[in-house]
Amino acid sequence: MPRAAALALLLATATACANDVPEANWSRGLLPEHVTQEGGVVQTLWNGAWIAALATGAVVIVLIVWAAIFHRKRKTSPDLPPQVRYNLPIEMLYTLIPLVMVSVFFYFTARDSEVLTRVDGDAPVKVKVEAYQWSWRFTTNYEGKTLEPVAGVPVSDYHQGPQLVLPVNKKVEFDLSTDDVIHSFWVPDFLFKRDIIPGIPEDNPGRKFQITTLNRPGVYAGRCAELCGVDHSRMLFSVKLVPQAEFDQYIATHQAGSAQ
Ligand SMILES: [Cu+2]
Repeated sequence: MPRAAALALLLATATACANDVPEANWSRGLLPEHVTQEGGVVQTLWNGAWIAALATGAVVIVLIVWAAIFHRKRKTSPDLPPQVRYNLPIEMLYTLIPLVMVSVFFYFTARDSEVLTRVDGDAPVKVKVEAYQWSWRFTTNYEGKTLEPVAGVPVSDYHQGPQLVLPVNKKVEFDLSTDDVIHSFWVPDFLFKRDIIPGIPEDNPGRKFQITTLNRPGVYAGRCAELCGVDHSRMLFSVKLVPQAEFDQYIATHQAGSAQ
């Protein structure tokens, strides 16, 4: 089948693309390996939620099988089994257990959301992210120096896409804005995404988030994760994590002339 062969070839060549989404791994619960400290928080919460869900599922399946085997209708038994309405202990049990489970989930989710959305304003790297149909403009500020913006040209350069260069082991603050429609800033290896909604004032904390990069130099794919128009799927970018020395060099050669 020539069509199948062509498809196989397409898949084989497509996997070599630098802007590919990362490989998911079973040992990490199908999440990509994270490149930020915050990603570690997400991974732990994700693992815990799966363990809790699987344990709950196991208990439920055991109860179903037990009921099906030991409490099935027998030929000699009457039409209705003994009725257990208004059994206070049982009703307390199936009210309290879900309440406890939801509270535990809520506690860990609230605790981690607080960490993931905290912005303390002292990040040495600040990136202004402007999303538009269908690309991105990144303007980086590092210790008071503003760099030339990096901007993508919609559709025509989507294979490459704009690239944001960031140092490893550094706190980075993002400020997200757009003038047209809702977009969503997503770097799968950050294990984080945030919607970008037009008309949100600059002092609204929902526009900002911060990460601390880990020592994992490399190029990581970025995506728009909100259907934002006909070329949404081509709204690609990448984040390049580089060692500090390389970042200093990048700053020296890309500083905006008029911004000083
Ligand atoms: Cu978009």
